Amino acid sequence: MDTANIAAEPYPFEFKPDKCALLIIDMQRDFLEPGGFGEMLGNDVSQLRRTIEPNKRLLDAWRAAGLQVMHTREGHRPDLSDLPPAKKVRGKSEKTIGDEGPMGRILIRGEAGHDIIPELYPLPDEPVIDKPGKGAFFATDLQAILQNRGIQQLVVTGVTTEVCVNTTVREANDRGYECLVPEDCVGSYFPIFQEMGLNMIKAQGGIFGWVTTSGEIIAAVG
Ligand code: TIU
Repeated sequence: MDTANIAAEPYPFEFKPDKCALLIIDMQRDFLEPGGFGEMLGNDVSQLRRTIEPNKRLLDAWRAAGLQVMHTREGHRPDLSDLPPAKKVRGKSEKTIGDEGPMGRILIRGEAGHDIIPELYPLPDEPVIDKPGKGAFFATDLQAILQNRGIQQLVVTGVTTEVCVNTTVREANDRGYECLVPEDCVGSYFPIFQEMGLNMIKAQGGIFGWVTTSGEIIAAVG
């Protein structure tokens, strides 16, 4: 597929389809589903659920074009050996990571709540990066996979905008990847963080990357 310019802020993104992967961050049941860990903490999951349909449309178009897709999940080993004690106690919640939650042990690999929502479930040939931190590069093999596949650009979607999406975009930026973020495919529990999280990416001439919409990307891959 040919290079194309995608309308974006702060200026058009020079899209190189064969060198660009769609990286879907942490669209996990515990963050998005009613009754999950996110809602149990008092968060409004509808703020995240509005990203499901746009992500589905983008994922369908991306797959149909034969481009590369990767998924991440935030979570830990069942024995908690990769869970920093400082992360375990953070939030002072009654239940924390590793405890029995509404959909199995909270953010533990292999548990139902840790898995990706059925609407966006990975295909067998799409890498799933299990990450113990907020950023997708920390303590994972993501960079090795991107390098081996010749990837230079990332379309980053998922949740939450100001936490795992922003952390991953910043990590990717420092490693030389160009990041494009479709605003309707990222979500925050907090509307003000959604707006500011996107502003922080595109400010100062695109300090961390570009912001667009899924429609613009779909038109380019369509
Ligand atoms: N995936 C991700 O963003 N993990 C979080 O913990 N996000 C919150 O906003 N809490």
